[in-house]
Amino acid sequence: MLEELEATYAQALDELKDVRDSAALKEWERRYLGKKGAITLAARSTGQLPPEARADFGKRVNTIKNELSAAFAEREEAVRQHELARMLEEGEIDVTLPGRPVALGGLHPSTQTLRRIAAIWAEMGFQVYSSPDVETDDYNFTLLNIPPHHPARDMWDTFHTTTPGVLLRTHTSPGQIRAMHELGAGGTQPVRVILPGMCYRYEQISARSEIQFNQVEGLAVGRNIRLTDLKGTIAEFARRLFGPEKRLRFRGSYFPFTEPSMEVDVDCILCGGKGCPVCKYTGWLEIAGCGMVHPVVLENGGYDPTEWSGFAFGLGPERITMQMHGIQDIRYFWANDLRFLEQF
Ligand code: FA5
Repeated sequence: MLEELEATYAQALDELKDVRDSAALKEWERRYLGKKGAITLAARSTGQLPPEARADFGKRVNTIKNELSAAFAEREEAVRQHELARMLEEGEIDVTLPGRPVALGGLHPSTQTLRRIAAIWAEMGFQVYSSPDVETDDYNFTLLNIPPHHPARDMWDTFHTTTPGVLLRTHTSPGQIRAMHELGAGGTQPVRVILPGMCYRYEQISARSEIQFNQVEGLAVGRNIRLTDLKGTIAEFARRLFGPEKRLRFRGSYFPFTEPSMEVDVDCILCGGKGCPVCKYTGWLEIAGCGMVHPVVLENGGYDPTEWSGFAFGLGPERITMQMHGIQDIRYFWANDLRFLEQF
């Protein structure tokens, strides 16, 4: 029986050398070390030997069993490594494949319009001038010929801060005074600027009005600037922005800081002039307020109004963007909905 055991042991080692995958490994384990495996059965048959041979045989079976188990474990590890290497090789990365595109952010539609507007005004000789979002009551109102308690203050529903006299600008017009002070050199130099920026109003949100929106203020101060210059300049800007087909309308209006004052409308492309909530069913959409700079404002900016004159305007880029892209509701602009933003 011992010879038979030694032969099985030799055979088992021999066969293990050829085992190349986990299936063959399992089969080998079943055949030799499993419940009905050759070595297990040999161990069980010890009792059938004559008593004096049992001890040696038993010892030998145990040694063989331990050695085969160790050899099996070693082989198992080798097979595992081999299979892993093969898997990696089969799933090899093809470096010649094109990469996956990375999602790029885009510019907000208002930013795109602001840049376009600034580029057109730059072509027409207007430089960009920045002024603060947080303003004083003086700049936002008083210096613009709207003294405290003047009823025209109701035209701008204002967000006040907890500091008296400090507010969020309701329009970009306070920048007119700042630009005249800084660039006018005490009322001796002409000024031609645009002032883009965010404005804030405590007002009813609707399809056409938000509590936060951009404006692009424009200011030209010089000698002999007239109303016809204002109309011609605005018309030229609209032609460059919308194309020559767009219809434009100047409507008499009132602003305390301009005299005379006008509002500029374009025919509403959203409804083709038929009337919709965005154009308040008029077929026209207001895109700007404008006028000749009021003498009091010129004086507050350091100019002598008997020698100097100027025009000013305030454009609404969101309303303009709505016109250019057929956007039905201004509330989309700050709703942070990617389904909207990704279309631009
Ligand atoms: C003004 O704010 C004046 N400062 C404009 C001005 C400047 C007049 C210089 C004369 C000289 P108004 O409140 O109309 O005017 O606003 C100007 C433009 O801003 C409007 O035509 C509109 O396009 C835009 N706008 C006003 N309120 C809102 C709002 N709530 N949401 C979106 N756009 C608005």
